[in-house]
Amino acid sequence: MLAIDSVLMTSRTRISDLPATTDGSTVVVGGFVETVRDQKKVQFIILRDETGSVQLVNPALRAEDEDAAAQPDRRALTDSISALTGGTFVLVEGALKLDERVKLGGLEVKIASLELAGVAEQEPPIAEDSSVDKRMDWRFLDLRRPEANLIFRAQTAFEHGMRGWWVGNDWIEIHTPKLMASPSESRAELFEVEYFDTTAYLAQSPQLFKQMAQPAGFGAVFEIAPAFRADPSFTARHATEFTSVDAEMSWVESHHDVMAMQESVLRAGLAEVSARLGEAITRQLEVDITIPDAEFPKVTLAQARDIVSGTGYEIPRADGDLDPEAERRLCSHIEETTGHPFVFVTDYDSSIRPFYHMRHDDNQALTKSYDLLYRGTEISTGAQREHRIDVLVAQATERGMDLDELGTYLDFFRHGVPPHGGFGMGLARVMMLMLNQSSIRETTFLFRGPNRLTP
Ligand code: AMO
Repeated sequence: MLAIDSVLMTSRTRISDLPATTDGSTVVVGGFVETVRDQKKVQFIILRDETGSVQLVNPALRAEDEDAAAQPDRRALTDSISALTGGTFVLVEGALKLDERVKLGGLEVKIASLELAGVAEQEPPIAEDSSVDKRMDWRFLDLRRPEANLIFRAQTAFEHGMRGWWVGNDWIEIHTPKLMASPSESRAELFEVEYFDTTAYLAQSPQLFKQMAQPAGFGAVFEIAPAFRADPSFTARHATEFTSVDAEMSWVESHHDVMAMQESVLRAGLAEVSARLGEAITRQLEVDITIPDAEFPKVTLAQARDIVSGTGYEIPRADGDLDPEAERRLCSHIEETTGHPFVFVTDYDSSIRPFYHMRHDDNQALTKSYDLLYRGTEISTGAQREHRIDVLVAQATERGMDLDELGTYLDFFRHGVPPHGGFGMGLARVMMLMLNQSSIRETTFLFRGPNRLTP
């Protein structure tokens, strides 16, 4: 066991907090060794912590040097730096030097003492250019990349901004169970779990329970929590477990009220990311976090199909729903004509929406629902829900659904419920598109897919 000096630990300064004005003062920094440059006369370490990197320097004292015998501590320090493996966590005390020639912020720490806090047994098995799969195998090391660190800071700010909007508007945060007696969306993409002497299902969405909060009289609720889908696909935007951002509110007149709320929530999230990290994101990820001035554009699904068809692409899906290529083309068109990265696609055909979506009074073939697309990809589905029990039962029956299995859900509507609506949104998808990442693997802390259950 290595004994770590607790005084050193508590006096640790995060690298980004190192004062850029005091020359010669003693500081303690702690982090992991990114690189070691072990030259004959001088040794350099690049040390990284959760906030940044700093150069550490040590004038080497080798066995063959004249005064080596007289200074055993300096010799031991030199030897221990020579023996450092990349990735090792160290605590270093030293004098802070201001030196304009040093690339990393013009700061350098002259090492007085170095403690090994957590030794890496070998050099890191991955590099920046390793394949995504290999990086995911070693995700805890992959996450040491400053870009990865920044992605999760951005996610934190985004969630904080959204939550701030909801809390500021007096919404209630709920945590709904993920173990369920019946499927939460449909029988598709359902994970079954042994549950004592019966079978449970993992929640595909908090849909049923966030709706339950409406007859519970909660008024408006939100949840940010895991959802599970037994989706066998290997795309850049699907996971078998993902964080779903959900909202549901009473007293909506139509899906337009839900869209207005979602737009406000997204603006609050983006504003938080921009204010806290906009500059770092531009510098490190080369993306500008922009908050559109104009209201999010809206097109009906019928208009969207026309726009896509006008670009020379015929949607191959028999049900007429937008496929990923159609989504990309629609977004490019909207971006070109309005400069807007978002677009709401509204009024989906009843045939391609769940039974719980409310239909238009004057046109039963269309639902009061929408999808929200961002930079070419769907990030969200929302709708006004059908709250009239007779209509709801009729719509479920039309689908051939098992009314007994829906029993608990249907009960929610038998004891008084206000009109309501809401949306569900995949957090990692939004972050992927916001930060221009190639896959949700990069914006999920630990990705879960058909062939990935570790680490
Ligand atoms: P939907 O099934 O469209 O709607 O899901 C909502 C959003 O969740 C994200 N998402 C996923 N993200 C990663 N991997 C997946 N496998 C995955 N599946 C979905 C997407 C998607 O837009 N209950 C409704 C929402 C509602 O009406 O309130 C629902 O779940 O970003």
